[in-house]
Amino acid sequence: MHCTIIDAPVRDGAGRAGCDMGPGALRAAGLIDAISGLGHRVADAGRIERRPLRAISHGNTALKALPEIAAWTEALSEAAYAASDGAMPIFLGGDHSISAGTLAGLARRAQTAGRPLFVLWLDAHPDFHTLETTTSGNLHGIPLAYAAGRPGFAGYLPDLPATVDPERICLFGIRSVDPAERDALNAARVTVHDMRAIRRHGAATPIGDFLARIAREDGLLHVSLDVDFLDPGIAPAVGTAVPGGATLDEARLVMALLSQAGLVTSLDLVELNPVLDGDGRTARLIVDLVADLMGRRIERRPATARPTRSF
Ligand code: DIR
Ligand code: MN
Ligand code: MN
Ligand code: MN
Repeated sequence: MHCTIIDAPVRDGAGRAGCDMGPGALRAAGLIDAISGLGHRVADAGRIERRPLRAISHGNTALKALPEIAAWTEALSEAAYAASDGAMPIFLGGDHSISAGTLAGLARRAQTAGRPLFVLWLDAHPDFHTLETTTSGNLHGIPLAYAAGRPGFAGYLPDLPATVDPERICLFGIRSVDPAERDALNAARVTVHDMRAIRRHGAATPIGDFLARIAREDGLLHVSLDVDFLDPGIAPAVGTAVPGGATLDEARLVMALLSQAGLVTSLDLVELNPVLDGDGRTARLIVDLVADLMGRRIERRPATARPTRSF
C-alpha cells in the first residue's frame, strides 16, 4: 500500500483550542514509523495551506469561524482529490470540520473513478447538522451533512461536484445526537449503529455486513475516526468526551475487521486535542489503532520460543 500523510491543523471548527496541534502529536507518537514498519510506502505531503479568507455571512448568528472553515474546506477538498489518485491519503486533523473537505474531494475522486464511495463514521456524534440547524455553531458538527449534499449550505461554498450518497454512510459508535440530526438521519436513510446496539449485539456483524456490501459494489471506503468514538477512560484527549464509548477491545476488533477486508482507501484521524493529553496516551492509542488497521498482526510465536524441558 502507498500512503500519503497530510496535516490538516484546523481548530476553528471545535469549541476549544488545541486540535491544531493534533498532527504534531500523532507524528511524535510514531505514526509514520508505525505504518512504514508494516511494509507500506509512506509519502509525507506535510501541511495543507488554508485558502485566503472570503467574506461569508449567514443568518444563523450562532455560527463560528464560517470564513475560516470554508477556506479550509476548499483547500482540503482539492488536496483529497489529488492525493487519492492511486494512494491512500491519511489526513491528520484537526477538528472534524476537516472532513467536509476530505469527503468532498473523495466523492469527486470516486465519481472520476466510476466507483461508489462508502463512509464509515466512527464517532460519538453524527456531525449531521446544517448551517441552519446547529445550535452550538461549532462547524465540526456539520461535515457529514455538507458532504452528503443536505440542503442548508446555500451561500457557503460553491455547489459540490459530487456528494456522498447517505445510503452508503454507516455511523458507528454514536451516543450523542441532537434532535434535528436524528430527524435528518432517519429521512436520509443513513445506517446508524449506536453504542447501545453495539453493546447488545456486538461490533462484528454490523461492520461485517457493511464491508460485504462495499466488496459487492466494488466501492471505495473512507474511514473517519473521531477520537471521541473511544471511551474517555482510554482516550481522554478530546474536547467533546462522551461516556460509554468504544472499549479497547471493541476498537481493535473494528480495526482488525477493516484490515482483513482490505477495502479502506482513505482515512481521517480527527479531534485529538494534545492539550488534554498530558502523558500522550491518547495519541499513542490512535497510532496503535492505525497500525491494527494497516495490517499489524499478533506475532506468531517463534520456533525458538517453544517450551523446553529444563529438568
Ligand atoms: C453537537 C456536538 N452535536 C454540536 N457535536 C460534536 O455542537 O453540534 N461533534 N461534538 O463532534
Ligand atoms: Mn465528529
Ligand atoms: Mn464526535
Ligand atoms: Mn467533534
